[in-house]
Amino acid sequence: PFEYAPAPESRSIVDIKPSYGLFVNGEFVDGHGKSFKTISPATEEVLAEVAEADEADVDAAVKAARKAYDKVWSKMPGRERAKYLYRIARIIQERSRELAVLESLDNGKPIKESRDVDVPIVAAHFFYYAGWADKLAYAMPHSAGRGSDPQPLGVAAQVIPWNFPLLMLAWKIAPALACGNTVVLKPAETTPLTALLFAEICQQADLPPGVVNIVTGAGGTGQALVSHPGVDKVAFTGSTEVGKAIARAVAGTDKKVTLELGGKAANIVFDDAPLNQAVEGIVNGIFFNQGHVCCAGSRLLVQESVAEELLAKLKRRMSTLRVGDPLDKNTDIGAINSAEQLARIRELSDIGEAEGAGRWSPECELPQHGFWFPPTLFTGVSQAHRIAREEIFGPVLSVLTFRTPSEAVEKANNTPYGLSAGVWTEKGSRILSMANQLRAGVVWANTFNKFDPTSPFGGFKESGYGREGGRHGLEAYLR
Ligand code: TXE
Repeated sequence: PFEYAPAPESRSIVDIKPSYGLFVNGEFVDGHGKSFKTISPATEEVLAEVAEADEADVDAAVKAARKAYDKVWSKMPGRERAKYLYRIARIIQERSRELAVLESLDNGKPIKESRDVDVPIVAAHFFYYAGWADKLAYAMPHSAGRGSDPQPLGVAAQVIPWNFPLLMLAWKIAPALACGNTVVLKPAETTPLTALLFAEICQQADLPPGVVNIVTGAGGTGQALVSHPGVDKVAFTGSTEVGKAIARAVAGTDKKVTLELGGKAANIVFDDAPLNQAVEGIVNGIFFNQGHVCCAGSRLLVQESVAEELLAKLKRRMSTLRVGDPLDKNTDIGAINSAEQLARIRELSDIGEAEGAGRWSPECELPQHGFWFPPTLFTGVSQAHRIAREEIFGPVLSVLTFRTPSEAVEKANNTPYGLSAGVWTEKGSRILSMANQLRAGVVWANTFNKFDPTSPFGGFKESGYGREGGRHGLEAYLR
């Protein structure tokens, strides 16, 4: 173990205030409720004290969003809304370093990911949906045929998780605003800071007050938000358990709901695959963002004839991964987001071992403070093992083998989830045949964890319903 102190030069570019209020009606206001601390998972240092919105605060935010919807935003022509979205996108680009450092501090993810993946895709989402704002009749030609443009839904309640705090915010806010809805968003309790910096960006962009409101807090705040009668649309990304609770909470109301929940994706490697490339895809599939990824390739299905060779290559590659300081540009795996998540990863990994799977991690020193877990591989995993069925949401890969393509399909689909899958093969016909048989919202071929604002994303089965991204993402926010 070693002592880790964040690189001072990067740390100094963000201005973290000692305490934060809520962002309601274009202003930062004190909450009526309690407050909570957000910490850096890499050091356990307290970063800031943040307001915990209670029901009255949520009510004020929903009312502000309603007023902005009725009086300003829903009346504004699409091309005018687009100007604000373009402006926000450009400010995100200008402040990208600050956003990336703050994201890495609050979340624990490596700076090379927040800087080169998260923040650029966040900006791309705002650019992309800005482009749709004046083309909605084209996006939904059936409504244009009736002589009217498609209508926004009203006030959207958006609850997001901690694994991609800014990216999930962009996935939610950009299409909602482009379509003419206003928003009350609740970031996760362990990662509220970049959403609050985004609120500042809304001010900087002169976004009309009330169009975007940010209420911080834990599950209770989220519950108050989604069940508020003034809300027309609920969008949630998070655990399957809470997703189901939200679906029950809004049942019987006219709220439209989209849910993006857990996953247990299969990354399938056939014997004709380019193995070195596949190893890179496997590593990216499960160790990107510490494995805190709903579409993570957490089950490796490898064809028996190449299993030994592939695993040897994979272990060699895993031995080169650097775990540590999220602000160090060379870090591959950062900190686990919270003590709770670390406990869950440890518990399931211990269960994997107890159930008889072979556990392997490269030798790696972990920092003394903070929450860390080494990249971990389980071999000899069978479908009955809990580590083959349950979402671990950490840097833990379960390896299963198969002989025939139909066995691969059967094993890949043998899960309650269906968010994503990966296929590695040189045969184009096999890619198409697998894509048609895999019950997953996204099927990547000879790549993994590739995201683009133009592509719809969402699940089958218990991974949720509705699509985010692309033209499909607009449908969730239009009537
Ligand atoms: O999720 P929660 P947690 C999975 C992953 C992880 C597990 C638990 O397996 O280990 O879920 O994570 C808010 N009404 N995913 O406990 O609780 C909460 O405040 C309304 C997969 O962090 O679902 C936060 O903002 N909102 C997932 C958000 O829901 C409620 C990403 C998500 O937290 C609420 C995260 C309630 N009753 C975890 N209770 C993915 N699909 O990417 C909590 N919240």
